[in-house]
Amino acid sequence: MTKQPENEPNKKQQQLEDFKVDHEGQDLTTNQGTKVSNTSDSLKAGERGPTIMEDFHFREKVTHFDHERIPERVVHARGFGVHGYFQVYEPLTDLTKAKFLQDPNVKTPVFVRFSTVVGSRGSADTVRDVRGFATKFYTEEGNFDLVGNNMPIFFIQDAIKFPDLVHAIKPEPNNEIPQASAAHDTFWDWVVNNQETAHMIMWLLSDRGIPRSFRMMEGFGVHTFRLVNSEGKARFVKFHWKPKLGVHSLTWDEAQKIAGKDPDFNRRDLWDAINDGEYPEFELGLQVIEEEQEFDFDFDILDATKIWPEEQVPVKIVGKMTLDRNQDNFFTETEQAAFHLGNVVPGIDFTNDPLLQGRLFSYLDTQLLRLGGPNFHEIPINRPIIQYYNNQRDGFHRMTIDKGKVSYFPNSIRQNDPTPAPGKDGGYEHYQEKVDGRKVRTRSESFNDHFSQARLFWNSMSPAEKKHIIKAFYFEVGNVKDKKIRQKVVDMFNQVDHDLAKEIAKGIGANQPTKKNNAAITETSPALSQENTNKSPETRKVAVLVDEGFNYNELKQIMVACEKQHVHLEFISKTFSPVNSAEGDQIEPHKSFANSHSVMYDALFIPGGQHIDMLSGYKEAKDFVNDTFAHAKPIGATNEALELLANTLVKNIAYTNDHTGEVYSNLGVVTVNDAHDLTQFNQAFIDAVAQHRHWMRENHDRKQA
Ligand code: HDE
Repeated sequence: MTKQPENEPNKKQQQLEDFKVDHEGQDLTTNQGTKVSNTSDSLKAGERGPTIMEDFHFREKVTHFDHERIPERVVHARGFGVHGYFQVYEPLTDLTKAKFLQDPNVKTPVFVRFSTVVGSRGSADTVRDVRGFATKFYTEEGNFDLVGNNMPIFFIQDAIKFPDLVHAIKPEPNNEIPQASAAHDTFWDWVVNNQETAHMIMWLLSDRGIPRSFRMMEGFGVHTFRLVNSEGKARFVKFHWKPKLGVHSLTWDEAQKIAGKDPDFNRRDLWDAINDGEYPEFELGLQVIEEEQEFDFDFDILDATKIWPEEQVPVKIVGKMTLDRNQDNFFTETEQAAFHLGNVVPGIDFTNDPLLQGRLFSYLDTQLLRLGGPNFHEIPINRPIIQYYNNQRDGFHRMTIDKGKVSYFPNSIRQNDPTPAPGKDGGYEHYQEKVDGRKVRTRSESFNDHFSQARLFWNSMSPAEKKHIIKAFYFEVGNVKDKKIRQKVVDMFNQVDHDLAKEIAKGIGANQPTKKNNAAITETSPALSQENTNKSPETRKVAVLVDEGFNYNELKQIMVACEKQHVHLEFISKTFSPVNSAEGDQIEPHKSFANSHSVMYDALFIPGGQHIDMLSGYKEAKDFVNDTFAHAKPIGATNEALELLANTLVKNIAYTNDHTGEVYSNLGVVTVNDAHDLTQFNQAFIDAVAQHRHWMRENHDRKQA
């Protein structure tokens, strides 16, 4: 992870500066600029008399307040935006004429909005859901929006089904229950009646549905797009974002607890990382298929319920996005950002994917209501960094003052200006794909295989990932009241994998499925498993339990070791009062037990010292250890701290208690007894932190502590 303050002028940031207002040191005024003498008492006829109409300040203040809200997005309502820049690693001239993909020295400003899909604006971050990953590139040729998700496929193949999908997955309309994640009866009813959802359901119920951080998830353009070079040669392409920190998730139990303890968990994580200068980085990857190879695959490359397995079509890494700046104002930036798949630049083009085609209509349309008219492109966050020129005029909230009397084309008064530019001068020319067909409301037969890739996904999961998927079925389908629907789910997923269906049936009280021939897929795609992701300790958060009499020498050593590897420690104690070590050094806790919980951390460390006597008496300390253990996260304990582990779930696995000073590391529990120099221990602990989870431990979490 690079720490590089952005010194070069960023054109989007410069543009935004013109709209920013700093209120510090200013007198209060009305929106007309008139200074206000009192904003706490309305104008009344007598001290105890009625408020009078004349009070223009009261009316303006309250009217504005009354109109503060705009409709939330119909999907992806809860989101969080950050700024950054993108740089290509080497010119992509062969593939595309898009200017921002030519020069490695050019930093293209970006704004990224991460989101959940189903929940409303105030819902929790860590629900099981797809995550939106929408990127606006402010290029010198206009805005390019890559409006993607953290899963590479989608529920449906044709956009006309989207309203049905969203009606089924959002809270049920009679009582608005459940909030934030997929509805139960209506959604699963819809799933079993739309078997093209099978593959996406596997992704949604996998660990990908509960990311640890927006910084630790992949992004995908989902659809097949086209790249076109200056010779007019086109190729099919899929876009990928690969997080430098790897792809990591929460456990379901954590996700649920965090939703209560810290509903802002993912947005806070992103905000803090950027404020701390730990800028999230994502590499841009391209999968490219030559036009001549369009029909070389056993899936249709225009079907958005299919991936292009990375082993078959490798992902070429072509550039990097660095997110280095938090927004100044949530409403004007995150909330007013308007993404649109149709915002493209020359060199990037569309295909006939019917899901993509439908989205091209929806995104512009939805902003008209949400942002109140056709001029939302003038809102600062949406403006391109170059001036736009056309004959579109007027409408609500028009801000541009267009000079002259001409607002039509063609014209002779202004010699046709603004004039359409031919392709050679940078005008966007649609790729001239030959199309010929009858008007039909049918779907291509090549879109009919709904189960092979769902099975490929299942085959590619590690044993722990498979277990998590099964448990997710238990939760989600277990909440469906209608038994017939539950049974249909079992029958549907029997077509993906018989053993999976048998397991689902067991957990949800359905009849066992009869053996059928599953889709004939035996391969795996290792790229699909999070087990094979980048593993790094950087930016992980470790909770450190301390109380009066802790061993400062031990704490100091781990602090130094962790700092070197960008691992963050937070001290947690019974209260916020400063805590003294046995040696007399004092530290200030970052959190007390009352406002922290193990689910907010990636690992736990307990230094030795006399404080263990006290910590052993606190239920909260024991809970910390037990939950960290149950969630398969690393635990480090030194010397006297081992005594605390003896009364917790840790006792279910082997850890050291001998006095040899040897470091012992088992399933992510790292321990040492009788050691003063912790060099070896620290490395073993940080290695365990880099592993993130030690899933084998899930087999031990049931036994009572
Ligand atoms: Fe969207 N989607 N979507 N979607 N979508 C919206 O646009 C839509 C789909 C995605 O941070 C809406 O401005 C249709 C796939 C993201 O502001 C709306 C279909 C993918 C965001 C809309 C899809 C996405 C949206 C709601 C079926 C991944 C949030 C508010 C064809 C590739 C953007 C808005 C942000 C938002 C329509 C399916 C991603 C209604 C009709 C597939 C990341 O226009």
